[in-house]
Amino acid sequence: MSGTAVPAESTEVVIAGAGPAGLVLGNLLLAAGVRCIIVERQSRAHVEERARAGFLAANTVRVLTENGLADGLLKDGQQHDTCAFRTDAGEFLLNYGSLGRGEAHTVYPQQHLVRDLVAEFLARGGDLRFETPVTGITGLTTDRPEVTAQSPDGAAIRLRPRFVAGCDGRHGIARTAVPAEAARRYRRDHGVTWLALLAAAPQSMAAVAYAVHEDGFAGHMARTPDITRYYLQVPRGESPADWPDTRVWAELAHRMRADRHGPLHEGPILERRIVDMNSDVLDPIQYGRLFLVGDAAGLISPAAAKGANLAVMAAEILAEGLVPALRSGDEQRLTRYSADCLPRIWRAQEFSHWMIDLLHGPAGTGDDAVFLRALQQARLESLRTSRRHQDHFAENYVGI
Ligand code: RFL
Repeated sequence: MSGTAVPAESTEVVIAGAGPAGLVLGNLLLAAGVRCIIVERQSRAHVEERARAGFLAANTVRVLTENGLADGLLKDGQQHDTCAFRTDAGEFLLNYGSLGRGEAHTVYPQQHLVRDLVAEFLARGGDLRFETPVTGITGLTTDRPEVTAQSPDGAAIRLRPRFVAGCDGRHGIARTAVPAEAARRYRRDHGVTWLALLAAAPQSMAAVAYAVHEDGFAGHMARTPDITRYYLQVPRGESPADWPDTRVWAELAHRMRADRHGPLHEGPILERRIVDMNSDVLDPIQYGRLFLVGDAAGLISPAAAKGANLAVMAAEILAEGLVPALRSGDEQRLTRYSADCLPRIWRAQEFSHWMIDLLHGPAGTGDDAVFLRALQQARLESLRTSRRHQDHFAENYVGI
């Protein structure tokens, strides 16, 4: 256990999961004087080293800044406002920071954000229990639901809060506590698989780069001055072991057309993981006294880098509902939680889905595949030449 423990019996909100969703929510509740506990399955070192997202939207930075949670990202984050598309026809750059609403991304690795949020929560006297998996969530339609968890020494912990926030991600227990008949789950398998790579190498170009290639998509994204994220589309079922460093760099150079646009800065591959592009949305994202936040509420493919940003947005909306509910019994905002979040979640899903279609053409020489690849080229051409299309892209690319 870390921080000053809130006596379990006086806990008002139990937060399952210490990812971006749970930690932003915990910090916002703590600042408003709400007695809450964050219960996390993994160790502190694990969550502080888990590399995932990096592109923070302007609205995410606003939430973090307004709540005194942005010191690290304002100091070390890099501003990014341009992306490049590479095709057989050449390369075009979109300076999205000067398009749409004129917003840029702040690039700050998710694990650094998590580290900052953990430190702040503990500094504010928060109760954060690592290596303490939630094992059960029951009684959600009563005034006092029950959350059970297992402490690191194996002892069972029983908490009886007023509300439960399910911030435990896509494989968490919270979404399984919603009975099947109480929510509809909309799912889509986009049929695309990425090999997500982290290279110990500086970025190879100033912009995010999306390479559309007949052998599959390749992507390049900055993280820190020494670490760069790359993506390679690979056949479904492939294993990371099929991709030794030499094969990775040869394929990236081929798809990024390094012979035409300049070589990539190579370095050891630190992490390679297979990501099947799936999305799902639960509706509603509330059941009784349980509120789902972030990936627990809906999974979004990483094609448009929206997941962590949606998590922060929903955490803010939930905090704004929980505080009046607990302080004055005013549950108006809280009852609108699902209705407030879902339209934004669906807009992000729509843009993410559009990005998947933009970046991946079907392989093969059959009529269908050739037709769909021609549509993909037409979409890219529209994006290259139409200012209105570019404004729409920019607004959705950085916005939530
Ligand atoms: P998290 O971060 O998964 O945190 C959930 C936490 O809950 C814990 N947990 C439990 N704790 C207690 N009891 C249990 N029974 C528990 N079961 C699970 C877990 O250990 C974990 O600590 O969910 P959260 O907070 O909703 O945040 C979501 C984001 O992490 C996710 O959407 C993003 O990482 C997605 N994503 C990206 N999002 C962006 O906005 N921008 C990006 O550039 C971006 N790039 C990415 C990504 C995701 C990726 N992967 C790995 C799919 C790149 C990749 C490769």
